[in-house]
Amino acid sequence: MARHLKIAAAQLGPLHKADSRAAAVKRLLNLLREAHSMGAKFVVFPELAFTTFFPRWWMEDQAEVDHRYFEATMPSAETRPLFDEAKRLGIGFYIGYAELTPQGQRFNTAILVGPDGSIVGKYRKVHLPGHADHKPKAAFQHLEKKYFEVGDLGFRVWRYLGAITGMLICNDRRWPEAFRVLALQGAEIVALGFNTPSENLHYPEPPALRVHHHLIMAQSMAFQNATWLIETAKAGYEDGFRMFGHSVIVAPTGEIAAKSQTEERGNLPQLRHRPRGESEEHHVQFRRAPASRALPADRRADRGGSDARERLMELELASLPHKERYKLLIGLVIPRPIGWVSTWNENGVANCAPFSFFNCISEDPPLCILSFNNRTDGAMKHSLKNIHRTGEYVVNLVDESTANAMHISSYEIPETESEFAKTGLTPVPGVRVKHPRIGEAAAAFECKIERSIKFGPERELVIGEILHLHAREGIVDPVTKRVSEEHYRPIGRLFGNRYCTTRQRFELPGTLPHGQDS
Ligand code: CDT
Repeated sequence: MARHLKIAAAQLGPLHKADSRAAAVKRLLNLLREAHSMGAKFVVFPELAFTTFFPRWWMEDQAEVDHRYFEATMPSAETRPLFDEAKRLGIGFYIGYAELTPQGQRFNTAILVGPDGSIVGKYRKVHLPGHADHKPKAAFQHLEKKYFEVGDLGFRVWRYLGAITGMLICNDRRWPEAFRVLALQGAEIVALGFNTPSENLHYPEPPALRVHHHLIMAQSMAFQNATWLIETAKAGYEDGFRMFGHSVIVAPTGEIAAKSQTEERGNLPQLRHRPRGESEEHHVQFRRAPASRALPADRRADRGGSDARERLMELELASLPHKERYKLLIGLVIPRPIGWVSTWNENGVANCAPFSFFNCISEDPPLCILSFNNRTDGAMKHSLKNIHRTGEYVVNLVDESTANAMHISSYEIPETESEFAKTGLTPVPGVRVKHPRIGEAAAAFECKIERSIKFGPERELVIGEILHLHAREGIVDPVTKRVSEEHYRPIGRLFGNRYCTTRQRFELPGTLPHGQDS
């Protein structure tokens, strides 16, 4: 009989040296709650999830190291809220931490916590990477061999949430025998938290290759051992050192069921310049068979006040080439509404083209703005030329049913050709203006120029007074004038050839909706 268990990989953004345990727990709590609200019953947190990845520093005062980074009890007063909340929500979790035993031994440890808040299983990391000696010339250390003993609990599995579940930690994922020993005990799920720096301490490994190895290992280990594998990362610049993220859930078929969106596109060097304010905390989840669907959106967790320490990107716009300014502005100011302008040219050819430097700015008088730049050959856009000639135009609003036609109408074609003809749209004569509206559009504003302002050699802002409004039947209630959320499904502009719909509307204050658009 099929069993279903919804699991979340709760990828954590950087935890800095200066971050308190309480701040870390607060972020873990946010992720736990979010996972629960998405229906997860099991949440996998990263390795050493309560602190920064401290083995990157050579520290001599062991008492201080113990105090700052090790857990002498689990849970402690500071970590207990996570256990209490998991119990309240009835959700289990895996979490990694630095363990200091009553006998004074130190391990890199992970535990499985049941939905009743009790510790069900413990694993102590066996494959400790790095070195024990100080390497003062290295950019950073990897001192797991100094701070931890080799785990003494072996590789075990537990009956947990209806599945046979094993635990591993980070570097274990690179060693086939770790998985094999779990598989021979019948493991159906392997949970693994990790902290992998983007830089390989030992040799200049290309970042893309590093990620490639991470993924082929995960896929082959899951496939060869017929287990689900949940690998959860710490990601982002932690105290200035990049952790490469790439949390992943792999099915027993070896297919990637879900993957975090961190450092995608094999473009790692560029992403090193990503502003640190961008949280990399988010969930990856699966329900059953692997699917090629997109991931849930990046879940931004409360940064616990640590943003001030984030590495910011500072840009003086005046010093940037105009193309880069454009890329930044249209990438950041999203989504933007689309004004789909329709006009006749002087020879009676119907033209339409979308512009996303568009908005409405006043209801009394009713005004909308559009900003035009030139065509790629430097000539004035046909729409603007027709607006100048007549002082009038129509702005149509784009919905899902007209999205493709709108996009196709953005291609530059000669003035003698019509975007209406090209896309099969219908020019319908205006009521108050000389120009056609797009018959298929969800709504249209007939406008006359109120004023226009030129900015620089390339930009002209046209402010238009809206004289007349058309709306497709069902979009506007004729009595209340309310716009129907059900029937009006507008398209927003992002950047490049990216657009968006407006699913998952919600109210604030309140909880934000989860998951992808549906
Ligand atoms: N935490 C951990 O095990 N990280 C190692 C880095 C090894 S580089 C010395 C990893 O295998 O990802």
